[in-house]
Parts: sequence; C-alpha cells; structure tokens
Amino acid sequence: MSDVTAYLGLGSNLGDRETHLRKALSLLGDAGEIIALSSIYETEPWGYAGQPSFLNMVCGFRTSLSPPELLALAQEVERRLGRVRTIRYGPRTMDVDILLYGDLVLDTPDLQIPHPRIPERAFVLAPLAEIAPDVEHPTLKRPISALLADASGRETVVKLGALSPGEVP
Ligand code: PH2
Ligand code: MG
Ligand code: MG
Repeated sequence: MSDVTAYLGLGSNLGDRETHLRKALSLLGDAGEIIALSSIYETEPWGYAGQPSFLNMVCGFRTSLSPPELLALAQEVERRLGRVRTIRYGPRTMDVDILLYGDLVLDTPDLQIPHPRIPERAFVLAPLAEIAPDVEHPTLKRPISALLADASGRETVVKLGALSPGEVP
C-alpha cells in the first residue's frame, strides 16, 4: 500500500506531560515518518472539567499502515506510556488520536475518521492549523484554518513553544 499522510493528536495531563509527549513521538517515529510537528499547547480540559490541564500537540505522520493498523499503533503507544482507561474524557498519561488519514472517510464502531470532534476542539484545531492550515476537512469541505477561526471562544489554549531540536525524534 502506498504511503498516506495522517495527522495524529497527542495529549497528556498526568505526570511529566512533556516527557510523555516526547516518548510517544519517539515510539511513533520508530513505526513511520514524522513529517511535521506542531508546537506544544497548554490547554484547558474539554468535556470533563475536574482534571488537570493538558499538553496537546499534533504531528503529521507518513505511514503505510492501514487505518486499523494505525489505531493499533496508537493504542500500543498509549499502553507503553502507562495509559489506564477510566472515565470518558478523563485524565490520561497519553492519548493518541487519529485526526485525519489522507482524505479518507471511515465510520466503523471502532474507528471514525476524520475524528468526529475536530470542529469542536480548539485544543486540536490550534496545533493542527499550525502544520496543516490548508488541508481540507474531508466531510466539512473546509480548510482547517477556517474551522479554527470558527472555534474561537471555545476552551483556552496557550502555545508554549516547540520541542527543542534534541528532543525531536
Ligand atoms: N482529551 C480528551 C478530553 N478532554 N481536553 C484537552 N484540553 N485536551 C485533550 O487532549 C483532551 C481533553 C479526551 O480524549
Ligand atoms: Mg482524545
Ligand atoms: Mg483517544
């Protein structure tokens, strides 16, 4: 199968959040090619307020994995970083979500692509717009930059900066 560019959202709000992001990127880099990295953002919790703030970022990932294989990789990275599944939208050491997979649209019980909550989430749209502003959302048919403009007034996100070069996988 030929390579596809997927965009993956990473988030952590437990423990050493930045180390978790770095380790997740390193594990992903072992399995495919990271072609773009957003800055890290400190973000207000979305969906369930009583939890610590998150660090979020997005990476562009060039891969020959199929969508189910990529989901398995994302879950393996979460597992390796000590993820324990508790409440929905609750705290986690690492969350790796498939946001986009080329222009594929997929709706199965286990996996929906594009990620169904992209337009509601500034914590996804801000880092995604940094590295893929002109990419068109496959079902909304609008560029990511336009979706971000519509999401102003949603949860607070603060750009912290990029990982330093030595930390980039
Ligand atoms: N992930 C969630 C629920 N809420 N809020 C922020 N700010 N960042 C996240 O990554 C996040 C969230 C479920 O995946
Ligand atoms: Mg998530
Ligand atoms: Mg997830």
